[in-house]
Amino acid sequence: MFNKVLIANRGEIALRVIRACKELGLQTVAVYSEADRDALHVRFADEDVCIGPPSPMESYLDMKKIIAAAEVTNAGAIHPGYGFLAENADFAEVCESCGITFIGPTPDQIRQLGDKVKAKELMTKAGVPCTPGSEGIVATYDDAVGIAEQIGYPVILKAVAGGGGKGMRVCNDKAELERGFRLCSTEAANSFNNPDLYMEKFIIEPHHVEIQIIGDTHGNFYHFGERDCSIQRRHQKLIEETPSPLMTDELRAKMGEAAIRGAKVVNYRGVGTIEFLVNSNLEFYFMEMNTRIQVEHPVTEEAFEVDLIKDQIKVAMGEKLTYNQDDLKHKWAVIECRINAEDVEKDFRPTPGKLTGLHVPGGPGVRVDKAVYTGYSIPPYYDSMIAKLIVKGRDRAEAMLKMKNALSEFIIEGIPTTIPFHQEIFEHPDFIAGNYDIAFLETRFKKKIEETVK
Ligand code: MV4
Repeated sequence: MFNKVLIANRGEIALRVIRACKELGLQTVAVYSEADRDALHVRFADEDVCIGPPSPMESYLDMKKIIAAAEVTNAGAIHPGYGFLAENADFAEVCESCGITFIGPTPDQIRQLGDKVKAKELMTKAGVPCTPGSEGIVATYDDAVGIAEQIGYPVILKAVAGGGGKGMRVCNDKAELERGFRLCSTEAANSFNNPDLYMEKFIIEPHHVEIQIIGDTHGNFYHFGERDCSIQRRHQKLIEETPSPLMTDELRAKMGEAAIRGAKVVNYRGVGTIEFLVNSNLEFYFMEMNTRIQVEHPVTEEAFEVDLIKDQIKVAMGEKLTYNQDDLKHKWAVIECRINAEDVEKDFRPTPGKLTGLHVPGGPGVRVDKAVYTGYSIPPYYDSMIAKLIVKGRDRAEAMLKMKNALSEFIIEGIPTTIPFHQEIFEHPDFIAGNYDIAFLETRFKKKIEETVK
């Protein structure tokens, strides 16, 4: 099949994948930009290839350079990590046509599930609960009013070509819809070169709950419960946890079964995540599917005592998964804090620079996924996440105590990080009570979250 994997990524995920490959007896090739010469993924891979200047467009996003690096090193497979080329169907296709295994779903699966309208259509067909709304594109304002009157206000308009929370507008009544329809369509045309909109009932105060799934090439599909990712700012997650504070065993089984039906409808290959909105009545609605390994995958790995990256690679090698769904149980309550090089007091401005001092927390149930070290300079060209702190406890209370201890032991000198902000969140009574939704940070930390750079 393949015995050498090129990792088309950087940072902690590149290191995470290198470790998994080594455990599977696979050779590893790191690629790096000129800004990443001193990065740990380069140090720990068996081979490395420089693929160009710091700019992602000229390095980690440049398909030609990645393919060329795989060809000169004779790598039989490419692991894309997350971000960069991970959900690029064209890249997966190019890999295939070069005889290189893309460690991920098929190009067709990436393409179909990456199209929000198509994905919703597929999920509806699979019997996955979707938010009531327009069937596909809503062509005119008059159509929009008709549908809104059927499903009831408030509604949300979403740009077909939007993403990451861009191109959305909530409308509370007919007057707002009239204005909103024109504005949203114009904005979509300007931002995404596509004015098309679809409409949904606006779900009030939901949690963002996602289900981790995996499918092999032998028709086996499994789910690994949920991650609650509601603690986010501008669609950037800060904290993820499992179990979700609102979860029941019954709801988990229902959402897990729905996620598997969704994966089966496209005969999904590899690891994937089905995102849902869940309201306080525990009604859940499909949002979108991510066709990659996600940043927060360790939450699930710790809760279920599995290795999702090794499984992902095994599936790509054509191996059969031998789980039994009934044996896949939450063993731990797990929480992850994303530690970013950002100044929370200055509107979360990125703070690249040299780590003059570093102490990493430890002890039972504490995991730190990172690729930084003392003396390392965080380059300014990439995203600001520098570590993931993951703790597990018998229950949420124990996990929270461990997280508080671990945060207080996590010393990063030289640059501001989001650690102090995490410490504040862990003191907030509503967070402690599990009483939160996707608006938690905006509503409870209004000053910090909305304050603009002075
Ligand atoms: C919604 C919604 C409420 N109702 N759809 C934001 C990102 C995009 N993937 C979908 N998003 C939302 N869709 C309906 N019908 C609220 C959001 C939303 C959100 C969702 C998950 C996590 C954070 C969010 C923040 C703002 C809005």
